[in-house]
Amino acid sequence: MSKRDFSDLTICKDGQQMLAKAREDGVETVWDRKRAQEPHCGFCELGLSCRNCAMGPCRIDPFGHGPQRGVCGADAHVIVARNVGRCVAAGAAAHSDHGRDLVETLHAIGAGETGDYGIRDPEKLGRIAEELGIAAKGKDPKALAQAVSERLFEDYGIRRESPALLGRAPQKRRDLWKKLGITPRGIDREIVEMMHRTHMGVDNEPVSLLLHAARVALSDGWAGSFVATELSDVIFGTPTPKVSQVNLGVLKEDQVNILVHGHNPIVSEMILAATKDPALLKAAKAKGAAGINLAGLCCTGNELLMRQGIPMAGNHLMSELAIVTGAVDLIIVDYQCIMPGLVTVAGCYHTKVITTSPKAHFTGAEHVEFTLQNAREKAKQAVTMAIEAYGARNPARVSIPGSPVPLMTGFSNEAILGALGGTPAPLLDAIKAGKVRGAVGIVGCNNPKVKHDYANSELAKELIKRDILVLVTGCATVSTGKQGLLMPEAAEMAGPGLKAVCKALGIPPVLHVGSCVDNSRIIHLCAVLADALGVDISDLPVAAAAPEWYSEKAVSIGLYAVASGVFTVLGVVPPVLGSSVVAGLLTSGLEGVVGATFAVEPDPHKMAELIDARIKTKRLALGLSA
Ligand code: CUV
Ligand code: SF4
Repeated sequence: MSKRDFSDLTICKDGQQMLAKAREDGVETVWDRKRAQEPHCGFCELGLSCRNCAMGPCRIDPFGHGPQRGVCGADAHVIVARNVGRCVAAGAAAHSDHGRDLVETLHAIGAGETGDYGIRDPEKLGRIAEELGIAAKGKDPKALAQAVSERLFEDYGIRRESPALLGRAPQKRRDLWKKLGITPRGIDREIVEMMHRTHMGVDNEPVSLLLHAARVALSDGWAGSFVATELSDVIFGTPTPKVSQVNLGVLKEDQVNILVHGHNPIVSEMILAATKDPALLKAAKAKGAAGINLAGLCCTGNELLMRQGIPMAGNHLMSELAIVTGAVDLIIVDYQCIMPGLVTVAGCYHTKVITTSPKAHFTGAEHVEFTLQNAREKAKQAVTMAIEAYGARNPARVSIPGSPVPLMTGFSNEAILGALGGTPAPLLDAIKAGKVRGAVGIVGCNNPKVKHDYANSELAKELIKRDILVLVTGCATVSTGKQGLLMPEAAEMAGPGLKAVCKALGIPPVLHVGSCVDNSRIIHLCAVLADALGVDISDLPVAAAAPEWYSEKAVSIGLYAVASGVFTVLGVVPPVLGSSVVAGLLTSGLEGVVGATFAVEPDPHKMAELIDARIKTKRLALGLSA
């Protein structure tokens, strides 16, 4: 492949440069491995294969020439629906188990079982406590931490009518869920029930399976992810607007470079603290380094970026290429979206890979297990290992591309509403006046099946041109940030209405609101706007898009968005086309049930048109100008 061809794989200059270097260095990347897998299995792409039992594996012939039923008798619709169900269960499990780790952390803080973590936003803890019916006034934050965490633990297993924070959804929406029988009861319960239902011989009706998938997804969006976001704010601080930087240029040739990768701030926040330790800084200097430089990848990077302004080196598909710079001394991971291939790439350089979670061991990586009791000490140990590795760095193999791009971050709902004077009224006025025609969340992920960062950033550009405010989370943050869209200056690229609003407030037209679990911030904001207007979320001129999605988590996010009433466009075709019933339900049938559907459209310009048309319809129905 010539250098020019790399522009077919990624729009990013730093990515293209590192792909060329990977080629020279003989390093295999995710794109090479994807090519080796092609053509992908057609049965699996359509969702028509099943290996849920040992009478199989089975597959249904989409052309009608071969078998139309699995050994058990399941037809295409049942098989596709079951596969969707398990996919959503896995995604919801990932977010919610991450949330559970934060509940455990808060509980340990309350019980005095950890000296390494504390409460940085006691005010928010108090607010959450009051919301849960726990009197907060005058109470010691530790006692509150214990009471709140105990109530949130119950969201996971014990049978409840509904999770603790569900009251945040508009009443109309909650009534609808109740009517449909999809109000989540317990997070673990819904996930377990999905595994049960998809066992051979349980739920064999696609509509029933999909409704339960919606219930599972709602337990993610309105409970598991919500808990992860809210407690991370309590423990590590609620984000406020700040400026940082993005792309591989944030790595520093003359410093020890450490990358954090994964999802949970429980680990990355401790690493950040250790990089500031005077003794470790001294040790780094003794090795000839000018300092210790920390940068983020993927969602734990988003967590540090939002709260602490730590720069982002890249997103999902940049994780291997970051190592190819030859300048990364240590990459420390927890869980989710960390390609096993990373260890192989690191093996081609001097880069050390450290795993930290008992849930996530990687062959070839060194395991330094973090607990709530030893985190601070283990973080220091990891940074010491980075300093050691720096000594082994080969300067001749180092090439750090380009210079970093500035980006603004930290737009928690508290920060957004704070900037508006504490109420959503100014935003609603702008929406009513048509200055801001609507809002769209662009969420997550890259996928080597589509050109890296192209659809994520192109969609954002198209939407802001149409006076539609964009909120980004996850890997879409890096895609849009690298294009300069996260700076107030990008208002120049927006339509006249949005431009004026951004200029008046000094904000970018694309707002960074956090990591994947922070999509809960977006649905919460939707609920606040719907309540202020006295309507349901499905009445709002809003939408969501996952242009480059790859993960099971993204499917769960998409489904809870739709089940909450938000029209959602996917850029990569999900494996459902093998069933006309499932595909039909997801892309049109759900409209009459939950007031929103999915659409699939890989072209970001057409995607923008679909979203624009949706927003127009919703605005007109509210009696506003198109
Ligand atoms: Ni959780 S899920 S690729 S890191 S956003 Fe990035 Fe985000 Fe998708 Fe993973
Ligand atoms: Fe085949 Fe049915 Fe077993 Fe699936 S559950 S593998 S379709 S026999």
